[in-house]
Amino acid sequence: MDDATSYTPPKVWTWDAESGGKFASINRPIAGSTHEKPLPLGKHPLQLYSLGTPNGVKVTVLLEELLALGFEGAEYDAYLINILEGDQFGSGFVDANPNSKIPAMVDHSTSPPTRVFESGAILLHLAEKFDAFIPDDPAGRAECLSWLFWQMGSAPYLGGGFGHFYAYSPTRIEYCIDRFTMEVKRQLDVLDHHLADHQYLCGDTYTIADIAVWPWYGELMFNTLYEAAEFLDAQSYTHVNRWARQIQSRTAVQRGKMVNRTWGPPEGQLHERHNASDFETMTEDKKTPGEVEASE
Ligand SMILES: N[C@@H](CCC(=O)N[C@@H](CS)C(=O)NCC(=O)O)C(=O)O
Repeated sequence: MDDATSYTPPKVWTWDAESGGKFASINRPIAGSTHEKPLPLGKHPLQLYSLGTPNGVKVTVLLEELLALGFEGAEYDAYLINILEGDQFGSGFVDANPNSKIPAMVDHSTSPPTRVFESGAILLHLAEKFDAFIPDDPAGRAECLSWLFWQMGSAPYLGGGFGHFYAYSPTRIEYCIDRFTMEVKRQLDVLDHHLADHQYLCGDTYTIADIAVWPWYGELMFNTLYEAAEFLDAQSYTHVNRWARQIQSRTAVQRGKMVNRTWGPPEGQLHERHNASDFETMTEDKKTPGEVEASE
């Protein structure tokens, strides 16, 4: 037996040391802010505080989709929250999201402004506000919300379970990788069966359910999440692949993926977004060396 399987938990757990792994330095067992830091405020009705992870991308894709449909009220400022530097524990961010996780949004079109946290709640808030990307009929709406909540319940198995133990854990523990691989492959099979006879998750129409599921299970198909496509035999989920490619080809999806992204090719990184033209002029490859330094 190695150390990983022979651990005997103490009677009461205490916070003595970092647990190791990629996110160890930001993990803490207590809530609340660690420092005073008001959130910046831009000129648009919607203020987003986020990072280009799958949960962040859900929101920026929906905002870009709404703008593509002509909803001017969906204009937004997207500010970068660097979770590896602890920005999520700043006082202003904690006011917007007491759970200290991106994404968080403040809707200034209401008086007083409305804070919304949890990516699923933000998608629903926006879909209801603009009456778009959510079916009107009760049955369609129930189906859409079912898949939206399926994603919110499933992603922790994919990210917190599989992704953590496969890609980030300081040691590779077979039991943990097996347990979460089993569940993630089951989830992929659920999607594959459903997408075999549905174009999108809720039938013929692209909705917030697709927007929520795609950055996680769609990205797995392209090997861009945890580099696990081969391990999970992603290409065998043929219907998920077809659906993932169809969504990836949307302009709003390509734009949404760039916002608050701080890794990958510089031309795909738009650290902050304040105007539609920023996609052409403000990506990292367009910045002068001095500007790049200042933004990091
Ligand atoms: N259920 C939340 C999960 C959000 C979440 O886990 N965000 C991560 C990045 S993807 C985060 O902010 N982590 C920072 C931390 O854990 O301190 C949602 O969907 O909004």
